[in-house]
Amino acid sequence: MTEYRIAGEIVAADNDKRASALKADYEALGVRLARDGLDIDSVTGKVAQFFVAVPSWGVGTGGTRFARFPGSGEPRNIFDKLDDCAVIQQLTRATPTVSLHIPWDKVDDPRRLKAHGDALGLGFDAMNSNTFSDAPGQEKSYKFGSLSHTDAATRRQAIEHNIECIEIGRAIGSKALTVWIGDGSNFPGQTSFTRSFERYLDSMKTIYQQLPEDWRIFSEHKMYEPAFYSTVVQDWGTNYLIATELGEKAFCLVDLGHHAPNVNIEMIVARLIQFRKLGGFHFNDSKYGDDDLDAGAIDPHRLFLVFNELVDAEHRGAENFHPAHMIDQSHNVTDPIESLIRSANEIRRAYAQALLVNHKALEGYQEDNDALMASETLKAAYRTDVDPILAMARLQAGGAIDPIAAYRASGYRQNVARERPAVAGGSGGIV
Ligand SMILES: [Mn+2]
Repeated sequence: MTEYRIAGEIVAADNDKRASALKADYEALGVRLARDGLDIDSVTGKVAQFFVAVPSWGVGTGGTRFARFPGSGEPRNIFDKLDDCAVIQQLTRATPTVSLHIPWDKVDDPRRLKAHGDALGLGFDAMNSNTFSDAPGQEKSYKFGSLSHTDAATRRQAIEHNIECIEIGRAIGSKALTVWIGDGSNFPGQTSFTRSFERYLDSMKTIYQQLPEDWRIFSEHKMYEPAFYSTVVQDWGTNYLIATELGEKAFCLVDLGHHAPNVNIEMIVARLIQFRKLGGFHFNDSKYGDDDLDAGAIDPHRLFLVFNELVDAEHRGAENFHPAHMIDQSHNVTDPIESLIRSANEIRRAYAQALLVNHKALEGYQEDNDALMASETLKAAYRTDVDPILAMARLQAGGAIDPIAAYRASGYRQNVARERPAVAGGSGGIV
């Protein structure tokens, strides 16, 4: 029996207020989609089966390198974080798993994490290692790198940390490890591009050998920051080389914020699918760089175009195509729970819109070089307001028609603020 952190009656009362309007809107949209030969209930059924993992670090208030402004009732530890993640799942029914960050979420016995997750009805998605900052008491510093460090003992420490993440993950039912490193350089000449990448590959091969049979390892590229001149894993090309060098359990993870502005990310996604190396996503949005804003907040059209490639791959039955979906955001000025609720919904929105694309017509226009109608075919799907589908998927799964309204009505944040004294630090941050 799942323990809910928000009383079921509160959600039911809010749903009652909105149920008749939703029914009318859903029927009207159903009639409209039927004219195009689409069955709304089958679209809703697919949306209801689409899930995205919430990052444990996302429920704490984030910050910038300038300042962090703590919110009220911030989670004090991983158990509080799991409680907050459970609220997001209770209301959206789109986020049944949590992605942990070690050492931030480390506890004495990982079975306690599993037990708390089980009680809340939450599972665990990919594990995230951290060799981009120094943990308290750590022997070797990562100031000048980790897996690619010039010093063998520092590399060994970083490798062992990743192996420990795998061990914790095994204890809680995770099946993947995501590796993102901050290694790189700030000045031309500071490091050798070639030798640092050789060292990185050697380290990753050692980690890969420790990967359980049914696990996958994801490498995550990022073009800049914290290193500003060069990073060791800077782009999808390097990432593809890594996944290829390591073997069949290695895949590329695409964090939407880790590219130069205006890069055609949906095309990168298509390439990685085509060559069977797309591992998954860190969803977020950005205006200028790795802003880590709420998914779909700045450029929902790009999110749609990414999902168009994913749905296209599903249609074609693309080989080795099992992308992991995770959110990776930093919430500096909003209640993190509200931002994550909204993001989960926006990610599902992009998926639902992509499901409406008429692939047969699109292919025909592409073959005929009818650029305008090909473009219109995508836009017709993107212009469709799929809100009633998203709300119905939540309602039918036991969630909230309007999850942010239900969350606010519950007073959850005020309640936890009384139990959780304000902390100055906290481990919310930018990843
Ligand atoms: Mn990321």
